[in-house]
Amino acid sequence: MFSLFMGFYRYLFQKHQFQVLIVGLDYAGKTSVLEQIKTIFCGMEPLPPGKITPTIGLNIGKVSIDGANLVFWDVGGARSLRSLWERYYGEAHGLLFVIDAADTARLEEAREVLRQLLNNAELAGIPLLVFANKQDAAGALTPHEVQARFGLHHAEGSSQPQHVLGTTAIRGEGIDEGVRWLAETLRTSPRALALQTG
Ligand code: G3D
Ligand code: MG
Repeated sequence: MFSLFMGFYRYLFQKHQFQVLIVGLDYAGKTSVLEQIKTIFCGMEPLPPGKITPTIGLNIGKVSIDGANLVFWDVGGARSLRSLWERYYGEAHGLLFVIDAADTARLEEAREVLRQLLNNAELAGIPLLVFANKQDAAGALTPHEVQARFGLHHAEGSSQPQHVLGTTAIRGEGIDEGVRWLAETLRTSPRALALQTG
């Protein structure tokens, strides 16, 4: 009873904190996206692109958006590191999947990785933001093309919110809009509310 009361109290009076897992293949631009998020929402200088090295551990960025705290976890995307993602599933309120929209040779691999994520019971109903990144690069698929190729059409009656956006992480384009969508969606997401009060 007491824990129920405390959960309700926290829900009403505390600033919500949401954890967002940034995933996708290596080289998609995940760390560049996180650096831009920190720049846009915390006013921090981004690391110069040459200083962003392949992620082996975990990069964390905490930002405050319209009264909600979002903590972004950027985990390494190399094949050998993907098994570590599972450790974060249970505590993730949202998922940010980054795709290199110009790397058509690896689209199938990215599609399979996303399919496995969405089939994981631990991530059921999780709000999903997809960045079709590298829109500046020659031959990049548009967000609509990515949506079609990945079969990302919000199913009727599905409780999983989805949003696909085109981004150019190295210039910070599209990031702000996507992160605001995520913050807004997390506020009312049944999964996020369950994790907050649970
Ligand atoms: P990752 O964390 O998903 O592995 P990174 O990806 O953020 O490390 O980025 C991988 C490479 O893609 C980097 O190039 C980075 O500058 C580049 N990149 C990220 N976003 C964009 C983008 O929007 N457009 C373009 N053209 N490149 C991008 P390097 O050469 O430093 O390895
Ligand atoms: Mg990285």
